[in-house]
Amino acid sequence: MTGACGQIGSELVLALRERCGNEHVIAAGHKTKPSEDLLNSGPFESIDCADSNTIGEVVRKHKVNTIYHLAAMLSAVAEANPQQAWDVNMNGLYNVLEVAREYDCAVFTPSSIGAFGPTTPQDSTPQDTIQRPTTIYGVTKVAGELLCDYYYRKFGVDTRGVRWPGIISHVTPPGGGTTDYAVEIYYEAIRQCRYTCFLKAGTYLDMMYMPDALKAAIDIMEADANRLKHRNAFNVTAMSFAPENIANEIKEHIPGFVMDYDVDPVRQAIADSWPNCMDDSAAREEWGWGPQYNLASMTQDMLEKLSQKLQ
Ligand code: AKB
Repeated sequence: MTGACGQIGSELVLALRERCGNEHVIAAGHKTKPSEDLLNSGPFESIDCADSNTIGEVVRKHKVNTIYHLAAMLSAVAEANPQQAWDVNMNGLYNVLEVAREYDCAVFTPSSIGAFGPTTPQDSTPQDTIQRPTTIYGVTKVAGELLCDYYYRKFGVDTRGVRWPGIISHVTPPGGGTTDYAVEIYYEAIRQCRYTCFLKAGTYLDMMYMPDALKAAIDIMEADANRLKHRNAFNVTAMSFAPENIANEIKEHIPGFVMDYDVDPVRQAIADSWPNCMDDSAAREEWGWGPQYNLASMTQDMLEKLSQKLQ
């Protein structure tokens, strides 16, 4: 797994190790220091996705048959450095796909709600619809979806993926996304009983709790290929909410919690160009997708787990 030290990778490695055996899941990171859990539970390798040789060496050494490619830059940091975002998100994916072609590996690559843009229908966003994103992150996500489809059709590489919404977790914080407020808010609610939100009220976005995100990544790779009409960009969602909805849910547990707003125009513009809520019926029909957490159950669990952690 590339990007194994990131927000999702750090938890997906552990979930896969539990499922497949510790020695069978190779965590690969680049610049971020791996956690003790990651290092102590199984093999760790350093991979620079800009260099296909380092990917190929690890694949050969460990006889890898499936690559989870999670190394990527998120939307807000990508917008601050579009050239680097193209390099990391596109050239990294291209190198992984080439190695997968050579060594006959299956590939999971996440796309995102960021693959949509302002001309996409914003409510019940269909699986197959207009994709004209206005961010470099979105451009790399659409191009990545198409490139993965191409490698499947042209070379028979078993590429699969989902369009993840904002992912919320109490383990590793996200870095540089537009949906990060929905993680920060829980930390600040516990630490300070208040939070200043960088998106404005009424900004609805799709979101998902980490256990469901992990389940989506595992289930799509284990799905019966004969049932898949789509492959690389399944809409998946668990809930859609605006900042005031999550604040109200937190107030159910922390009555004194206060939220105000200091809108970041860059991240607001990105959020405004993304769907309010996606239609994920294709994933439900083709591989039985279904989330377990909603806003209420996620909030209860987040506050419980984070309170223990921050103590
Ligand atoms: C981001 O905000 O950039 C990510 C995403 C929705 O892809 N969390």
